[in-house]
Amino acid sequence: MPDASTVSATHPDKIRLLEALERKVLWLSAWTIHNANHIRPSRDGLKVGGHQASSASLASIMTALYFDVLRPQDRVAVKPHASPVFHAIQYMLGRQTREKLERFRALGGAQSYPSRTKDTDDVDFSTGSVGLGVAVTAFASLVQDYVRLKGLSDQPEGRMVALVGDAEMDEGNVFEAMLEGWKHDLRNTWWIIDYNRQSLDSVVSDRLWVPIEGMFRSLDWNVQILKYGKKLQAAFAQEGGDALRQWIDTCPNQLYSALTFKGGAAWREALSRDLGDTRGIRHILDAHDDAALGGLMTNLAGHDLPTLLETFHGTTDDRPACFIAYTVKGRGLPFQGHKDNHAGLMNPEQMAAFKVACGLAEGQEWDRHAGLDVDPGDLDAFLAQVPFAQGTGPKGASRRLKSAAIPVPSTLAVDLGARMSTQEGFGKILGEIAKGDDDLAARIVTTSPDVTVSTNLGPWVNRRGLFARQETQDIFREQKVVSAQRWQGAPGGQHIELGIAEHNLFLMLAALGLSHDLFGARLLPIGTLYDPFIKRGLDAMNYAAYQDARFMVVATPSGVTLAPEGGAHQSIVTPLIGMGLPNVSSYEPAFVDELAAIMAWGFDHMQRPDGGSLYLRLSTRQVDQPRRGESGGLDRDAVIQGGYWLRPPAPDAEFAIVYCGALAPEALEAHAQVLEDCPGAGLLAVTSPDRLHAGWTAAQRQGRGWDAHVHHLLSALPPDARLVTVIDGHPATLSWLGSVRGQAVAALGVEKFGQSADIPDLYQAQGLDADAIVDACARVLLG
Ligand SMILES: Cc1ncc(C[n+]2csc(CCOP(=O)(O)OP(=O)(O)O)c2C)c(N)n1
Ligand SMILES: [Mg+2]
Repeated sequence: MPDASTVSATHPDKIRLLEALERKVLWLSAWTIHNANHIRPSRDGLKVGGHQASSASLASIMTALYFDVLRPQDRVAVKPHASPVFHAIQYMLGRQTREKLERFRALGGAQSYPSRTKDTDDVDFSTGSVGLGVAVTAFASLVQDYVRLKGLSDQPEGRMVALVGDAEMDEGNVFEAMLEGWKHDLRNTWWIIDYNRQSLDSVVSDRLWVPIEGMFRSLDWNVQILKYGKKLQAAFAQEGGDALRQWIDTCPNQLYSALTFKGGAAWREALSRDLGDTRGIRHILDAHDDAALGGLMTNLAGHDLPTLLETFHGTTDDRPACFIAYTVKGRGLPFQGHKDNHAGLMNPEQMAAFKVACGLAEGQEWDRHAGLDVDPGDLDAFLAQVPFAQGTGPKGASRRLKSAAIPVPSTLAVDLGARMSTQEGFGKILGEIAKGDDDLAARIVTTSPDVTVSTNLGPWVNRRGLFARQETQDIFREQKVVSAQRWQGAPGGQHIELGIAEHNLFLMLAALGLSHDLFGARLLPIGTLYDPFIKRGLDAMNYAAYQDARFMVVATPSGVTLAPEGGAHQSIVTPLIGMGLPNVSSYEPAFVDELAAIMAWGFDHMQRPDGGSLYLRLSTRQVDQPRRGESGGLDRDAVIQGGYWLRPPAPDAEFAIVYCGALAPEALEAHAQVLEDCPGAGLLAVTSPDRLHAGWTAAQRQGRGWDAHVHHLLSALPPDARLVTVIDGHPATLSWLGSVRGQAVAALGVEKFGQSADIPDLYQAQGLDADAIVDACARVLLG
């Protein structure tokens, strides 16, 4: 029995076992999908789906990687549609159950696309929205450097590997990430491109890869093209081989795919027609029957285990590497090469034939050993020593790592000015933390897409420095050019400066926010950006939240309150995004003492197993700050739960004004006005429409809707009292409050794109000023 660690990378015994595993993995992935679609009873008549062709395309590469090349510290983002291959491999390694495979794409079963949070077989990065899994590996690599250079992680250095569908390279975010990686001296990143030259709809252009490859090379990636397997290379060495090679090299993708689908006889016909007169070709053709000829002509390197192993084991430096591995979509299955095979499923007859070809008898479909031409004992011994699955992980720990919780004080200090904006407050709170030398200060890491200074991270960066793998100089400072910003890079720096692409910000936050789990080093990441550009990075933000990364997003300026900046920068829909995104608690405080309470709670919440991330929608508008004292004045708990009565209503109040965020001054002014006629009217401060709503629906699910914080708040009003809600964002953010107790609502907010103006004009134009609020009060009173 060979020991993989001692034999050469391509020892024949090892290849034989790996080829057996490759066949088994191909079978299991196809069978898992077939079982879900054709055998498991359907209750809704809906096609279950799964991607047999996409899976087959990666079966060889994943076999080489998981059973031989990868180490426990390596982290992998698997192409979404190869999920069945991943689960099959884990099943062979004893880390996935048959039940989960049988329930592929059903509740509690193996997920359609690899999921960190729902799959139980050790997924490193969730994938699904193509391009994101690719890019996140680059950011994970930067995070690995970040924690290792600071001595926060004692884990062995791993490679961050993406298994990439070639059409994923159409996604711009991949290139954004490459550029960002280049700036930060990216290392230890492998992108292995499953170059089957097919996307979902079609066969892709032959010429596209010229510029893509050039892009990798120009950014200093080690590009390795894995085109031909050993069998084809041997044929090329024979007489006529040069002509054969040239013929394949110039064969259009579409024709190659069509011949691959049609098989040996079609290859013979085409080669006889085009090369029949070339010396040596006849001999090559005669030496192969149709099946063997089909096998030879599709012997691409992406399906050739010796070539794959030589290449991967031979890549030992830490330069970022891009492997362009030629593959066949649907390799070994009846629809291989067919342009429509993306969602294609083998029918029961095809599957029955495939089962026979795999040497499986009825009832042996899930058997780990059946049908293989290797000794079961040898196979088990080989599987037991697979490096990736050694013990349970690096240093004997699970591959899911842990990091002790970082203590967070219950209050965060802030020097309150009489008038300030929440953005200014944010800068001051972080500035205060930066002065300290506690764990909280050490574990916070900030990042921003070119808006560090304009989102008020300056005080933090000045004290904690920029992160760079090597010391960088601040030339302006050396030249004694006066500047408020100190921009010196060093491995100890705690701010990661990014280019403008917001997608990169959220992928960076995803990677930073998984550091405790991936590298055993808890970080408390804070990302800042302009609120409207949340939409620009939204899929990546969703992606980060989806895989339960933990981070704090601080977005300023927001709403139409950024007034003269104009309509293009005014964010309307973001409060609804904050409410709608699971795993993210969103807050929009009006005052800085509220913000300090939210941030203190947030740093703790980010670390709790049942916690989550935070989105703080802040403002650049300066407002008068209430002086509420250290204790008693502000009900911090109520702030966290989403709201409190700034001016409690009288028991017989006819209505209340409910405001959120930067419109506090207008709400206060309107409230003061209406008090003359309605002395009992209340003024409700909402710090988080999201938390209020979530608390309400959670309580309702438990049959205790009356116990929700928002229910308690609104119960201070008579049941028939009216509400006037106002927010610098879409009015639906607060209009639901009327449903809590069945109280009528007039909801003010922004429903049309804005324009440049000052605040008085804009608030008037959007119906948000004090007069508009007073008018709304009159309207609700009149019914
Ligand atoms: C962002 C996004 N857009 C669209 C899709 C739908 N989709 C799934 S796979 C696919 C094509 C994938 O082609 P490729 O990456 O080459 O993978 P292959 O199946 O060829 O291995 C598309 C468009 C998706 N998953 N994500
Ligand atoms: Mg493809």
